[in-house]
Amino acid sequence: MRTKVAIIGAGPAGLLLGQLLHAYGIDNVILERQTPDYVLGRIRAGLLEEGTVALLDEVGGGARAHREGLVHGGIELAFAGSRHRIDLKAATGKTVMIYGQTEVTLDLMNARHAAGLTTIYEAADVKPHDFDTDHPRVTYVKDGTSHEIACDFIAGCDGFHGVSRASVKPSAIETFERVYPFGWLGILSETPPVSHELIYSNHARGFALCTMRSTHRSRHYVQCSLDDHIDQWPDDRFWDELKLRLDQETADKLVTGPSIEKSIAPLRSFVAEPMRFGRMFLAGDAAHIVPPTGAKGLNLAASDAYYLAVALREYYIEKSAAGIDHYSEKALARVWKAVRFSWWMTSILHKFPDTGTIGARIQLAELDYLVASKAASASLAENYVGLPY
Ligand code: FAS
Ligand code: PHB
Repeated sequence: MRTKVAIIGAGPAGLLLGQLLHAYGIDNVILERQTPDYVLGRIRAGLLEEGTVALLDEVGGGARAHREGLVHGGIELAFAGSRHRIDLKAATGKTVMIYGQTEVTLDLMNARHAAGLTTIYEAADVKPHDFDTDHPRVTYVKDGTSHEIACDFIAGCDGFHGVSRASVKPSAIETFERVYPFGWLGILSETPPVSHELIYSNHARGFALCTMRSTHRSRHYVQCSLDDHIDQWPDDRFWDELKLRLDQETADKLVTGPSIEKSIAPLRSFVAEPMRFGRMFLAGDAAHIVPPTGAKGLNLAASDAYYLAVALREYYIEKSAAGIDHYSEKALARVWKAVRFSWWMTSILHKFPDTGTIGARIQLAELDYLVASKAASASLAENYVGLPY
């Protein structure tokens, strides 16, 4: 088989890149090691920036998001027993949309199927080869038979644990990492959201987040120890702990119910530089990871896909290599600002064992200043809604 761009990974980055390339008339094939149902079964992000929604529209995958997504003009920060609204719309003129990553992935899968494009699921032992030459290729095994795809470029959209970044020789890549001393325990429940907007809570017992997937399906998180296992968190314990970390009015309103999904995610900040290796490019979690506090992971995957698709369009249509030569620098400029914002949001909202009581007091002082200062809350708002592409 031959294609222009071989994409490894059918998560948001790979699927969106595939659709953008198709829209620009650039042939591509996606190789995914899991089944579609497995990919859709991963409960992850829930919040889209306007830029991400605009890209879904551009590739014909945005209609359901506009029908079912919840548009929010603000978020609330809860600390010291009360809640304070950050008016995103007033500060930036922009809003965010609550629409689960599962739905985004399904919409992109359907758009790809409707366009009759090739996605090879359950592709085993996928490997990128010769990306330092002008003749890169990707090999994989399907139903026990080995296959090879000759291509012009490889897009490594295979997430943090993928094969693409791992295939780069160590001397050609520099990584930056911060692992946080806690995780997020998240549950999904068929219960109405406790508030019509998101509530981020700083509490002496630890961070909590009340978010949602629809008007009847809620998503909640509590900060937990990295030693915790979901077996130690029966639903009742989760709901009791969440209530303890919320202001009384919110805790009293919280509707509890059986969890339909429960998982613990570790938190890390990670960036690999550069994001280009000859004829192989990295996009999304394959190149960077942010703690979900700033709701940036999925949205960075989208902006990487956009930058890479435009760069490849320039290569094929305008016969210019300027875009692909500039992709890594351009993508990393936005990535690092989101890494900084996600670290900052995490640092002011979570309980850090090593910063002691003075650390907790400094957090409260920063939150107090933040909600009282128009300039400070505008700064949070413009990062939260998403910096320009
Ligand atoms: P993905 O990891 O989504 O997709 C990579 C794809 O590549 C997968 O389908 C995988 O099966 C495939 N793959 C991997 N190795 C392969 C190989 N060798 N061959 C072929 N295919 C291969 N972000 C938020 O904004 N908010 C959140 O609340 C949030 N929660 C998260 C919770 C968890 C547990 C995790 C892991 C991430 C979370 N994220 C969150 C971040 C998440 O949404 C990512 O940013 C997003 O999935 C990035 O999309 P991709 O880059 O496409 O990577
Ligand atoms: C979610 O809805 O899962 C979500 C929203 C905002 C975040 C993190 C997770 O910051």
